[in-house]
Amino acid sequence: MGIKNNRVITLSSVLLLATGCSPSPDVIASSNVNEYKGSASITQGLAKTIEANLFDCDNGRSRVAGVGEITDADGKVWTVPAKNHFASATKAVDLYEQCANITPRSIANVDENAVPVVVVDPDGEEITGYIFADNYFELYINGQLIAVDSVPFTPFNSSIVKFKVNKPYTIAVKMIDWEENLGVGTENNQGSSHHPGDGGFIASFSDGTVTNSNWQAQTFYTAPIYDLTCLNEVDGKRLSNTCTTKGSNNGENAYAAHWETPSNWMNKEFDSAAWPKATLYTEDEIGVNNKKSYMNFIEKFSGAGAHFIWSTNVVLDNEVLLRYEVK
Ligand SMILES: [Ca+2]
Ligand SMILES: [Ca+2]
Ligand SMILES: [Ca+2]
Repeated sequence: MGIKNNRVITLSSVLLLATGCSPSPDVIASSNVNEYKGSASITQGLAKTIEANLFDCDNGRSRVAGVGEITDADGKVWTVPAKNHFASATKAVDLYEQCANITPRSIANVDENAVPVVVVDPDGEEITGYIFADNYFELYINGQLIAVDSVPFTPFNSSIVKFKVNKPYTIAVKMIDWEENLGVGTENNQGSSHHPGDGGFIASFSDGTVTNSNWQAQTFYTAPIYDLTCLNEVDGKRLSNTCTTKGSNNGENAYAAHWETPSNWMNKEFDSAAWPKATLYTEDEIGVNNKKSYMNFIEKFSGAGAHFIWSTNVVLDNEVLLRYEVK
């Protein structure tokens, strides 16, 4: 099937070039995996579903949040969109979560005293955190898992956490921009069966800590990629800025780039010096103006001085690890 498709694709690419048009994203897999020279492991096509759906919405609609596995040319198995602790970990308390009918109009309507405090240091300062994640977060403090997002994909929700810790301390967040088409980083959206959704993370903490460009952000999974020659690496940055982010109805043969996550990446002593600084994104770029889970608590997000952060590509980078040391 692959060879036949590639012939067709090559022919259509030639025709497009001959007519002066640039190839559309529907012209997929136009490069050969053997030509790729970067540090990622490359897979092509859809993953095998190993978990059909992690979440059911009791009150409203949610996108199917599955988990898959896909094998690269070396026989290494990759979990997509990423390994996660959703099924087993403590869920963060919801600020806003419509599936659970938790829909306060503002922070004044939230009982913050009811939020359990996770103890990292018994004699530490008690800190409250306010989090909005597109789509899913796992929050670690000094390597200890504090809580995970209660909704892996959609609808969009927001969360409140409390923990007790001494400074300096290290915040580490695993971010997943979830996907419907496992292995190719896409969802049925905006008129395309393979629309590459976007990510985004914003948080503020009661000790004054906010997400900003002093955080670090590294990508570990980038998809969909239709032309591997658009991937590039400079100064530790895993760049995909020149890769198309257009939707396609034909994305099931797209490539994906995977990098192994270090097992101790969330620990305080992990050396992330080589990781890039986070890239900032505006509320308009993330598209939160119509999301009550964000807007009802905006004073705890941009109103508190926090910025949306991600790696260099908020559309194609789907597993992003964040780190920040609070001095
Ligand atoms: Ca979520
Ligand atoms: Ca994406
Ligand atoms: Ca998303």
